[in-house]
Amino acid sequence: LNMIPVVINTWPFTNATQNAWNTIYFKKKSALDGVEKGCTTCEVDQCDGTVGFGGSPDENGETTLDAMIMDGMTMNVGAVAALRRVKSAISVARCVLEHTQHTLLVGDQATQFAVSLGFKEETLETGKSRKMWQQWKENSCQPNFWVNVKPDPTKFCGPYKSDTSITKRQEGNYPKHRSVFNDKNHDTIGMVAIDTAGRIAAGTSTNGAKFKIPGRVGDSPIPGAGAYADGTVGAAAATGDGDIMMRFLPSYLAVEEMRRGSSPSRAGELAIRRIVTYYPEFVGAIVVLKNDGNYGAACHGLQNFQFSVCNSDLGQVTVHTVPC
Ligand code: SD4
Repeated sequence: LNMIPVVINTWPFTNATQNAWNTIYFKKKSALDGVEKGCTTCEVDQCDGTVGFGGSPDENGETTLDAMIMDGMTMNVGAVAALRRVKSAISVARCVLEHTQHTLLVGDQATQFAVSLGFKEETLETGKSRKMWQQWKENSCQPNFWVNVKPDPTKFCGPYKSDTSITKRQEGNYPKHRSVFNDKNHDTIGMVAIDTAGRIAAGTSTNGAKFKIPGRVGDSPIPGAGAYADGTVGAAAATGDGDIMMRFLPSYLAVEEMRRGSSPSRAGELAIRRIVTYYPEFVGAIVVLKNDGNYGAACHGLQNFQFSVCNSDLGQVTVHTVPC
């Protein structure tokens, strides 16, 4: 069985899978190189408008980027969050990994770091993102992320009311959470890969949540939340409602469940199930890869979840569908 090398990523972002596969399989490069290449592909292609520039403007109309890359052999991580005015978030994250002792750089200072290494500073706004934001601004009844504040009818229908009366956790008594994520609004690329030498890596790239409060950072650049890799076990990467996911570290949990003996699919299910216990409305998915090349996925709140895979057994990039 030719289970290794292998590339897996969230959603039918097959160009990303193909480019990562070419990097690892044909160019014999590392899993880290493959993951960087795959995520870069989505940043350039603006996959589903939710990766890279020109998507998910915040309340001020600005697109900011979150990305992370993790080396499962050294347990080294590089990440950027709320990165402004630089398009290639995963490559900046790679530079944090390769050229610093830090793990996560944020905001304008992440931009300065990138510029100091020669990355181009340019607007992430496009005609499309500007229009999307203007329509949201002009429409008096739009979703947003505020909770328990005085409704401003000129701005939106009224913010979501959280139930602060809950003082004791009981079955069926969990705080409600309005998910703003759905089939069209949660398409982070999360990628996991094993190269020909058996090295494993994981990465993510996203422009986050549409109309987020400026400064918001999702799960994607957080190790253990958006992705995780441990060469002695495997790797995982997540997509979906990051505000919820980052409270549960699903990628870390999936890897730990495999360490305890679960199959990749089972590990993914357990990680998702943990979240759903607390937030039944949760929308999201996870791809999970064992270091022997076995893989699986799990999801919740969608009809089904599609992810892309390539290994030599399959012979070509293949989209799998799992029911949620
Ligand atoms: C986030 N997990 O920022 C990401 C969103 C996502 O497409 O998957 N977006 O919460």
